[in-house]
Amino acid sequence: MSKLKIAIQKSGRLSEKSLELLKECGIKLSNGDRKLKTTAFNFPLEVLFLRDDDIPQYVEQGVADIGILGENEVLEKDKQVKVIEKLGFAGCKLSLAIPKDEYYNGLTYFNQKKVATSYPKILDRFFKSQNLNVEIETIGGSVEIAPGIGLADGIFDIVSTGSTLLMNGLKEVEVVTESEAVLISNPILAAEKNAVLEKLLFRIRAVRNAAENKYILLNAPNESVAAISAILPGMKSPTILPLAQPGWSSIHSVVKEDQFWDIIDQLKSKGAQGILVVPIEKMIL
Ligand code: PRT
Ligand code: ZN
Repeated sequence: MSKLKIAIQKSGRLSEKSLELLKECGIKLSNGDRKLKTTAFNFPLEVLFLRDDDIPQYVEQGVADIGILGENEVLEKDKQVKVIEKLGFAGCKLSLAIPKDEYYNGLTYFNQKKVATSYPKILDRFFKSQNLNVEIETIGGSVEIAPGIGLADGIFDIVSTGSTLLMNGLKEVEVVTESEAVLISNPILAAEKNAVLEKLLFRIRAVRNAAENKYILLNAPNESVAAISAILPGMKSPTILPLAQPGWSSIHSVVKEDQFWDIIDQLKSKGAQGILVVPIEKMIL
């Protein structure tokens, strides 16, 4: 079977999570420190370690077939690549920020002003869509210091916790777009490689579904089973098993991790006891 080539970030915020995802997909990589590339020994995959900025170009050219990187880089590089799956990590915003004491009266604030960024294409498209005339100053890094040194009136950059803005006396005034790590692909893959990609995607989805869901087990008096089942729809419907103690049942189901805390009180008020919530390792829908 021909090998699928995946490009991931060599070192940076996406590296560990990208490798972890492959590992959770059961893909074992040959040991050895990350050089330029490595091969999986139980899956037809070759891993190339690159700078994230270069990944869209390499995937467009077919040097790599697929890649993992931030959506922000995909949007900025504007190459012929297909986003095939959102991966749920490295979430961030791309925002406009200005000095914190400035009065902000809406987007027209930026008209005839100068904004520093490392994402000039995304920003240019945004200002054009808003019919604003803004000078864009492209810089490679440390964008947040630009207003302080008189290089620009505002900045457009990645914001995560907001502490970088705070430390530099800036405030976020507009979120232009959001980003997370995504899987991209060359738009034209040979059939064999596409088959490997489908296998990989199947595994990625199983891992992601599992991460978002928990297995829940609880005991309830038989008269509450219907009400509790209505709160816990499960994958198809909950499993209900009789307990050894007459009049009681055990209910098993799957809940979204982020919904669990919202429904816990409802479950208790309906008589649920002995509630266990356990992680799911893989989940195939
Ligand atoms: O060397 P290479 O070119 O491969 O890496 P890089 O330095 O270009 O990228 P890296 O590793 O810093 O980030 C990779 C990707 O992580 C980005 O393209 C984003 O998709 C994503 N990501 C998620 C972030 C952040 N969160 C983030 N907070 N990338 C950068 N930041 C920086 C941001 O630039 C700003 O300086 O963190 C600062 C803001 O963070 P807060 O928490 O202070 O708001
Ligand atoms: Zn980069």
